[in-house]
Amino acid sequence: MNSIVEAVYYHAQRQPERTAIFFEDRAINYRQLYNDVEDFARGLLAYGVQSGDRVALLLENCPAFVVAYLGTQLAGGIVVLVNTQYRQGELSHILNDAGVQLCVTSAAGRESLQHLAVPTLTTLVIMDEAKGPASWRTIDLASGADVNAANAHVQSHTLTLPTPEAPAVIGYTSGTTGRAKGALLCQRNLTSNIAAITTAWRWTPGDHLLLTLPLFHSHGLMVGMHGTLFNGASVTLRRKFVAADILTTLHNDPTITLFFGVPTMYSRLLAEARQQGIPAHLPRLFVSGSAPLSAQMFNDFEHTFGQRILERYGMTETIMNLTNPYEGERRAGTVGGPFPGQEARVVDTQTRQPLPAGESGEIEVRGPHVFVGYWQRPEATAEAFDSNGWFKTGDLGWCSNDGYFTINGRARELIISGGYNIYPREVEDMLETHPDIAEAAVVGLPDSEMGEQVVAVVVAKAGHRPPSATDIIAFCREQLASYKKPRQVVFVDKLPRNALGKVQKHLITRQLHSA
Ligand code: MLC
Ligand code: AMP
Repeated sequence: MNSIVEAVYYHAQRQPERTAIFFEDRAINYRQLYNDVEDFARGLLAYGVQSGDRVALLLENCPAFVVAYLGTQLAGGIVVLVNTQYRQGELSHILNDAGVQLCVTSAAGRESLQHLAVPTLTTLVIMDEAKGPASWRTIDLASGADVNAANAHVQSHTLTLPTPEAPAVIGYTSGTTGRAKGALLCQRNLTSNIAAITTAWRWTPGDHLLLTLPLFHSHGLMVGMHGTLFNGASVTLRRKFVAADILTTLHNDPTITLFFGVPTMYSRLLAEARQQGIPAHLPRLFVSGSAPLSAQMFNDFEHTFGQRILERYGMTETIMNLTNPYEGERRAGTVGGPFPGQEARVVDTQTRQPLPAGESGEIEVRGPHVFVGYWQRPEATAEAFDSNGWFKTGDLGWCSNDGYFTINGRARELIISGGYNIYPREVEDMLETHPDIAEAAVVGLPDSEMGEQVVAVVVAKAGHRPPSATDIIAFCREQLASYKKPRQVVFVDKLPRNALGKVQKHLITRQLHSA
């Protein structure tokens, strides 16, 4: 299979009646899904989308997301994934950086795009969810013309399935600079990784996944949705995660065999199960990732649900890297070993030489799943790889004698809250634009529900009325995706700096811990 869309084409021929996606009161079978994808692709070609054009998706979880995602790739476009919580600054950066020509969104998304200056963006496609995934209208931004009946004149375009090397999708992720970089993945990256996941987790056409993760990140899309479509299996897709709904759904639907989540979801499922009880039916496999799953949570879950969660480790640039075994020991606090056909090792952060088992360093990975490079950033791409093609993940850890990796830190500054990544520098830069703030440092502190929480340490401007913590949090919430806002604000007279003037975050973190 050379692409995910080819997998859908294949299953539409072999098992057209099989349901691909259950969503609210709809069941979309493989025939319908592939027809909708073709219609959408022809629509894009009719509006002038050319091979390699970037098409952003700004959509919540719904079947239209899947149709637009696959349809864009079938038309030769590159999908740009966008978190729907992003505010103007984040949207503007991503759409401009990727040079997006067309954005597929909803009526709500249209409003957030209204005031953005994106010179390359010519067209908006507004999906009409009420009428089903194949219904949309197109707005030409130059003329303001609203073009209806999109499907009427598009039958003439011939469609070609993507090749393995075809650029498929760009996911935005950040480094220490605070500005997100686009990680470009080609079809081969997507298919090789999902084939490896399929083997490792024994995914079969008979599987049925309950999916509540957002589709705009790799966990929901490139593991959950790709795995389903690649295997000709089924997914029940939810708009969002609600713990009570998950337990009720599992209780009522014995066909569900898989559930994937971030640790925060498992913590909420446990709390809910204490109220509601354990569902009568449980999936054969619970998977956790995107953030560390504590050994305590692993054990509590096993105690309550009678199942050992399978923890795995991935990232936007590589999709899935390491996994605990399906059949062997799922070891708490570890992320297991490489997926089939992929490699991983631990190197010394200074010498970059491989380290023996038991010694901590940076985790590097290599294989067909590793991305093509950062979008239009050859220097950042070159820096991310060594001369033998090993990708430097920026995650620190060690490997046991028997091949289990443990992640124990990060080489880059990063806070992971509820599975979402937050770059302290981005929040600091935003805080420093506040008229009453002289400088700010942002750190992550442990949080029982979210894993980590964002804490801002702030120095008020001399002679200004110091702003309140509530003002500061509201200010960040207006300017940035709301999950990036500080949960706590601590006021100080000055930030601790070393002789070179660099803020000493470890001292701040230590002080906050002991406070
Ligand atoms: C929501 N909020 C968060 C938050 N999620 N705050 C901090 N951290 C988070 N993760 C805030 C919102 O901004 C909002 O604030 C308030 O909580 C309620 O919003 P909500 O949307 O109702 O929240 P909820 O549905 O409870 O979300 C919790 C969650 C969600 C755990 C379900 O965060 C989630 O879906 N996380 C998964 C993220 C994910 O898919 N990561 C994978 C990345 S890929 P306010 O102020 O507006 O009220 C990757 C690679 C890999 O990492 O290995 O998988
Ligand atoms: P992203 O770049 O948004 O895809 O986030 C990827 C990052 O999430 C990785 O680099 C890790 O730091 C973190 N991550 C993913 N899975 C795990 C895990 N199981 N345990 C610890 N950290 C994880």
